[in-house]
Order: sequence, then C-alpha cells, then structure tokens
Amino acid sequence: MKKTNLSDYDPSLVPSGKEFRIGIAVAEWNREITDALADGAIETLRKYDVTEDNILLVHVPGSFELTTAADLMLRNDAKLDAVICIGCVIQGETRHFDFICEAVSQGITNVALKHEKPVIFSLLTTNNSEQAFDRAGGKHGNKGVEGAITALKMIALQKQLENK
Ligand code: RBF
Repeated sequence: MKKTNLSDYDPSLVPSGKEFRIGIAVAEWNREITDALADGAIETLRKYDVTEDNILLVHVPGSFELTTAADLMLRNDAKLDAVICIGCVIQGETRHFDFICEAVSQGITNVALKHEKPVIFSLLTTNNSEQAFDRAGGKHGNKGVEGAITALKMIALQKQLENK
C-alpha cells in the first residue's frame, strides 16, 4: 500500500480499543480545524470499539495549554491509557509559532515520559489555514484520525511489552 500519510492506514493492523480508556485534549484556537480533528479522532476510536464512557474530552484555550491538560488528565485518572493532544498553530508575523510548537512538542514528550503513558502529538503546524484544512479532513487526510490510530497502537504496544 502506498503510504503518503497515516490516514491510509491498514484497518486490519489496528488493535481493538475495547478495554482502553483515552483522553482527548483539544485546543480552542482555530476551532473549526481542531473540531474537525477531534471528530476524526472520536469517530476512529468508536470504530475500534472504545466505549463512549472511555473517551474523555476536554478543551483548553490554546495549543500551549495542551501539555498541562495532558498532565492533569493523567494525574487525576489512573485508568487513562493515553491522551491525544489536538491543536492547530498557524504561522503568523511574529515568533509565537516557534515558541508554541517547540513548547508543545517538548512538553508532550516530557508528560509521556513522566507518566509512562503514550501522549499523542496531533498538532498541526502550518504556514496557512489552507494547509490546515487539507490535514483536517481534506486532501491530506485527517490528522485526528491518525492520532487515534497511533494511540490505539501505542497502548497495545505498551500492554504487550508490560504483559498486561
Ligand atoms: N494557540 C493555538 O493553538 N494556535 C495558534 O495559532 C495560536 N497563535 C497564537 C498567537 C499569539 C501571538 C499568541 C500570544 C498566542 C497564540 N495561541 C495560539 C495561544 C497559545 O497557545 C496560548 O493559549 C496562549 O499563549 C496562552 O497561554
């Protein structure tokens, strides 16, 4: 199969999420895009048997807050298996783009290592809104779908390696 992006995933290789509990943190900046990503993630988790009760959705003001949200969720819900962080940062005229993207990518890595659970980076970092729409259900797939698949695969890997 041609692999241009993970949205072309092979459904037979995706583990069932029947027993999994997954958090989703969504940034409200560029909400039209982040809502489309979140819808893709939730639809995909439901498709792979994650129950409605086991999907915990929270919203944060902007992408910068995703790290804190993931940390809070994992700290306060011992049964959570993973958190998917969804945001969209669009390049502007000032340097905020670099600071936010760097903070989120590093922050998510730190939270994952601190809690020893997968924390998924579903952050669009684009030059303009067209590129973002292309990746939120447009011609380059839906990165929320890909985040959900990644979460399922990483949780299954963790359970396999820890023999749970
Ligand atoms: N948050 C986003 O999720 N996407 C953005 O494109 C974005 N652009 C921002 C631009 C500026 C100049 C500032 C100050 C903030 C921006 N934020 C953006 C919000 C940021 O993630 C965070 O919510 C705020 O900085 C408060 O901590």
